[in-house]
Amino acid sequence: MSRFTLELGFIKPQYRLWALIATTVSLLLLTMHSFSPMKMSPPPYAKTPSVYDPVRACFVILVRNSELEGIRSTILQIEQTFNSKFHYPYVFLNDDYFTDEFIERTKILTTSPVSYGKLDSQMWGYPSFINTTYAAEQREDMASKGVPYGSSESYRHMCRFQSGFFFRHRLLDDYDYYWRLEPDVGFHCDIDYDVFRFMRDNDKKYGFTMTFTEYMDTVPTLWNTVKEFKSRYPEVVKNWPSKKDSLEQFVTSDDGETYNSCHFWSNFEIAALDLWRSNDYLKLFNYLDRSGGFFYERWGDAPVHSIAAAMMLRKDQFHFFNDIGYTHTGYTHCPVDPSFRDKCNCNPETNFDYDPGLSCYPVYKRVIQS
Ligand SMILES: Nc1nc2c(ncn2[C@@H]2O[C@H](COP(=O)(O)OP(=O)(O)OP(=O)(O)O)[C@@H](O)[C@H]2O)c(=O)[nH]1
Ligand SMILES: [Mg+2]
Repeated sequence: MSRFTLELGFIKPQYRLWALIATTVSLLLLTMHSFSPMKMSPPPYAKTPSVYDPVRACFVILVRNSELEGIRSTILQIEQTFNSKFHYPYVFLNDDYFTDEFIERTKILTTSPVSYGKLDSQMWGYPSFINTTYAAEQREDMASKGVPYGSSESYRHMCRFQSGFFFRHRLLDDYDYYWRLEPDVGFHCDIDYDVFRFMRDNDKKYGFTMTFTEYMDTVPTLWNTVKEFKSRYPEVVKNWPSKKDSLEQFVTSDDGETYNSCHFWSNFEIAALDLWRSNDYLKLFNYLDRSGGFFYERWGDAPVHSIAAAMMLRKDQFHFFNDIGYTHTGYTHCPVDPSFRDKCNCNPETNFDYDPGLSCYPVYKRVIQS
């Protein structure tokens, strides 16, 4: 006879059935309570932002008033594929004041918090050490050689801002992670987990979807300037991972002699702000800035970020967001695995990952696996 039947033995026979039912229900409730979701730790990438451990993250968008329709298209897609589930805020930045129309027609697209900021002349302007006459001559020279954006002054301010300043804007002070967005890009796949939580929980610092080769005419002295920095600041370099543990071989194919032009396409970035806010990166950026290459050449933020991250981070701190289908200026990353066909609206045949001569993804894959 079991202990349970023994205990029932003390109860009058006519009440035993009721006692049995009451005991069973109590046991059931007790069991349900101990396994209730409230008591369990949340699933790793829960669909709602965690109230107990939120990730301090935002979208950051540098954009002009004239790009209103393009940025509306981007936001509609990011809301549909990701942010209507996670509600991360948007930070809009501009070298000009945003118009009322821009503000009204962007904030209506989301229920998330939005903020709008204007850049000051330190973040968007010539530093005192730049010879603006020489810079103008260099722009003409590059234009005559047909270098993309070679003649553009604002493009250079943009690249310098994205390289050295966006993460120091006061509207980003409350955040640890960002997702960079641009007007007129495409997002093709449903993202049903919190990418920022993924970054944080896995100690990832830099996430990308596409890699590209750079026009070397835009960065002729960038690599040598980085090399100069490394030899002048050994106390900074000693904080960085070894060549083997870093991603350095992604950006150089001759053991550091020259830049191989590979970079992460920075129009899409999901990354940790502390990477750029670190003293090491700020020292490197200031050194690059003082050399004048943002204005006398046309250094892009993509090669600057990529070279810095490749040297400063461990390989395992990078993440390839294969599951985020993305298009920028006609180039698409479309996940090819059949499991994505129900989640994505892109054609896997358009996938750029292995585009010969243009994509550096094969280089990334080889270095990551080495
Ligand atoms: N406010 C402002 N934003 C700018 C300016 N120039 C570029 N941007 C923004 O900076 C980002 C990068 O500029 P793009 O012109 O797209 O540069 P890109 O991606 O290298 O070039 P494309 O291949 O033409 O797209 C985009 O979000 C632009 O909206 C500018 O002069 N003012
Ligand atoms: Mg662009």
